[in-house]
Amino acid sequence: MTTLISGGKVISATGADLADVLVDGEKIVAVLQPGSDIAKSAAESAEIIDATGKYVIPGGVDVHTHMETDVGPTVSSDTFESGTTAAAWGGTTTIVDFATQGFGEQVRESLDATMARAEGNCAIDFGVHMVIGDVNETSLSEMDKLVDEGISSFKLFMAYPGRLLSDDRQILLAMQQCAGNGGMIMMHAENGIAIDLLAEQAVARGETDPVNHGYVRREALESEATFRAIKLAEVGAAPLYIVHLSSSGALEQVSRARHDGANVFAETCPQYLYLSLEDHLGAPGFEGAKYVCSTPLRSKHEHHHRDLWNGLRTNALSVIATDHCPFCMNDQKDLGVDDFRSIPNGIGGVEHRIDLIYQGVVTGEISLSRWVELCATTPARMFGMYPQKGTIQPGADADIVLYDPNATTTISADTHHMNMDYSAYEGITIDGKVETVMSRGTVIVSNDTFHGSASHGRYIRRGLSQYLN
Ligand code: DUC
Ligand code: ZN
Ligand code: ZN
Repeated sequence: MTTLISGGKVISATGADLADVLVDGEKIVAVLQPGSDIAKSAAESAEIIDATGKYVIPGGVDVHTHMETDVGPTVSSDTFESGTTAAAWGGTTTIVDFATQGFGEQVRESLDATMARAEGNCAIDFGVHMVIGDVNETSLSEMDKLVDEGISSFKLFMAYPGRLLSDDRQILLAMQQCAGNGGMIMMHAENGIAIDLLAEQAVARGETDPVNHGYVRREALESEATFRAIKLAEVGAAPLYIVHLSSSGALEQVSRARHDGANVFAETCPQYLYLSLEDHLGAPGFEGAKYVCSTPLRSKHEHHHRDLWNGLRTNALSVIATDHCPFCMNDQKDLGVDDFRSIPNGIGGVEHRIDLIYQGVVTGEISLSRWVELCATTPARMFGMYPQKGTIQPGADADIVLYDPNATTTISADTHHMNMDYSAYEGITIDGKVETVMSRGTVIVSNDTFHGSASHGRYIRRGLSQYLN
């Protein structure tokens, strides 16, 4: 069964060309010049998808999601099924989620539990990173085995003392392990010990509203932790990937390290480009709880948004992920109605990443190619899935999105597919629309209808990062 996606403009990380894409089974088999003899003869026997006037882009790769993740008092509200279905609606065809070893837990058991939840329940393909929340002899040796099993990246936390935090000794040990096994360290870079003290002091003063989450998670404590992580990675000789980078100061640290030639990378997320401490986290009443995430939203008066866009343009920031970690207001976010420390941390956004970052193309912040590179190609390369994922080329999985630049998308909790009772972007109408989504050769979204199934998505055994010097 062959399909010819015909007449569209194929966007890659390096350019944009009118081209026809031939799909056979689950794979892309050719990218053809329109009107060429070979394209004409392919058209005779293939099913045709007319992409005239559309961008044809590789399916999005979101390397930072948290589906049905236990965060203590509650569980993130998207299951693997609902979250990956929402991702598909938004043009994302691969996610990499997290298995979490908390303090005192076994890596293997935590991983098995996550795999049991994910396998057979994903509408799109998925990979897994491992959170190491208790670096010890056993977890260090498990890391080597995991790399061989396709889990080649390990998230550590410099925040959340007593639950997930690794101290500098543990961080260095894990980095040394990755120097040996080729894995990538992903870092939540915030000084959690200092943050917890400030939070305690704020609550003692009666400052319990959601906005205080942003006040106590000071930018300086993200910059300091980012700097420390970079220096430890230099000593440990491991590659380092900073997750959910939110501020100018942290960006400066990453930029400087990259300028010096270090294998230091960073992602940011749409919420740090569009939302702010004042307008969102500081919304009246308890509304701000919708925007409680860590790292936090930053002040709109301090140029963070502008600097992050600059970072995306200059490759100081290499990846856009969502950190999709959804919670409902009702029964979840409202756990912290009297104390911002009890508001579950996270914003759901897996469905809107491609659309939201496309706005950077519309406003001239980034090029079409950079959009594709940030949302698909680099994340696939960074985490060892390229060229199976993140590119339209012969041999790649036929994960393809037809994007209509002339249509618009309105974002609302009434119409989104994430299991959330609010949207962080409620009511906005933006340019562009995901029109058709193909995952491994199967059309799973078209004509505003989902045709996929939760048994379609497969586990991806990832290789080592292909983005290193
Ligand atoms: N870090 C994440 O990556 N996601 C949710 C909360 C957090 O602290
Ligand atoms: Zn984190
Ligand atoms: Zn996260």
